[in-house]
Amino acid sequence: MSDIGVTTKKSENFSEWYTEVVLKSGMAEYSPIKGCMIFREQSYAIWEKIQEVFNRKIRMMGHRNVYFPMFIPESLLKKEAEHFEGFVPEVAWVTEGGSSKLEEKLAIRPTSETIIYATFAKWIRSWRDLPIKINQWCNIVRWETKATKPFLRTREFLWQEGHTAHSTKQEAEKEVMDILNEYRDIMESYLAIPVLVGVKTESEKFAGALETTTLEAMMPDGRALQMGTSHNLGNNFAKVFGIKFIGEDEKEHEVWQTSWGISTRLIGALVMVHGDDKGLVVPPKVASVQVVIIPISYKNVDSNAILRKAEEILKELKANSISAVCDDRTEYTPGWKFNDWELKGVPLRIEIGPRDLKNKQLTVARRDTYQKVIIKEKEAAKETKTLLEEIQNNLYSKARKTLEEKTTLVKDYREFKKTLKEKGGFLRTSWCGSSECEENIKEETGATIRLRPFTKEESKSNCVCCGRKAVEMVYFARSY
Ligand code: 87F
Repeated sequence: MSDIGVTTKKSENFSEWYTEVVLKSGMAEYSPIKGCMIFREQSYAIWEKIQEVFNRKIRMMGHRNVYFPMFIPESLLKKEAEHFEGFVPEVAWVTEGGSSKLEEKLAIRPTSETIIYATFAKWIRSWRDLPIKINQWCNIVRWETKATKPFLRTREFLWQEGHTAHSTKQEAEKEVMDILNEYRDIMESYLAIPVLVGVKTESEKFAGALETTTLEAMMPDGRALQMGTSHNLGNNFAKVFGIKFIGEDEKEHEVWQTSWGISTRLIGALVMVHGDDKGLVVPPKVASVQVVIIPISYKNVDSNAILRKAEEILKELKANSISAVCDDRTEYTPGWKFNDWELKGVPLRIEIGPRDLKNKQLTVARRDTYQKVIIKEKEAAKETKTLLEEIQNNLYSKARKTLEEKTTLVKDYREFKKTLKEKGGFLRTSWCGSSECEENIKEETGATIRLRPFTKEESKSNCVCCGRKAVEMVYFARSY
């Protein structure tokens, strides 16, 4: 096989397959900086789709986009000592400007709570100033020491971070859940990736939060991936930054806050979950090119007529809001083009050859199943729409099935270790609620509690670790 296409099998060496796919499909490129990647056309287009969808959603909920500086003075970052402590080793600093040393060094934002909340303190005086609901799309720098991987762990990445302040606890709680539901919709209905949702344990939550809610997906290699988080910050930051307001009762109160984020990590998840041995498979709802039309003529027979037909179909699809392109390049063979568009993950390919032309039909190939169907030329738009929907649904069901297959109910520690070793995935099991057991399991197996389901699943057995009475069922997994 030529080295243009993917040469590693997904089932044989998952990690190598992943790297090959993201590089060869035109998604990622390595950069001169260790741990920093280039987001190429194929991945940036998906990011823009995610932005489009999420912006629409949060605008509807009343949020507005803003942009804060990427530099955070050291004194400001250190104000929230408790939350900051564990993160110090990951912060990158600017210490010089031009040729002079800065008076105070500046952090390159690892997240923007501190700079945003210092500003909230200036903006908020009375209950009339609330709620504040803002969001920003930006880059983030965290100087990772662990091995990096395109999209999943890089020293610089892109995300959105939402920050809100409310006058009541209830309002903040609702905000956390509303955002979580919109995240879930993006992941499941658009990216076609099913997720488990729930709450982080004390040791896994964001230190600055009262409660961290999370969305977790399962990758084909049996490791979990955190897809997004939505935090209930309570009054924690209000206390540190002095964000107070005079309420309708004319008394002073601290605001209730939330913060939440999703990042370009989602693109990595999409590759892992849907990609195959021929490359990327992009779900139609986030594909910047949904359909590629390839005119096929042999020895120039009918080539003009075929080309005209291809243009006509292209126009027809575009008129019906289907994103299509016609690959009429003459310097490549149809076979080469098939491979190229498959590598890039375009959901549908329409072939138009002499026989199709003669029979007023189109040959359509699905990227997800490689199935080919013949459709009537006249029904191009309608049939294409139906097929795109089917592909979207099929990708989701396949991923859902994998998630279910990779979720195992385990009753004791022996079974826990055996399942983790042989199959990985989510281990649904009983837990006594103690951090000691959680820590012991992590030490011994590398698995952590990914989440506690929202609706407490009562446990009939004892804690998988200590054997004492369990309080609930939780989901463990090794994770990215
Ligand atoms: C790394 C270095 C410094 C995560 C860090 O989850 C600080 C941090 O605060 C840090 N890694 N975090 C937590 C981020 C919390 C929160 N921020 C808004 C989110 C979503 C978006």
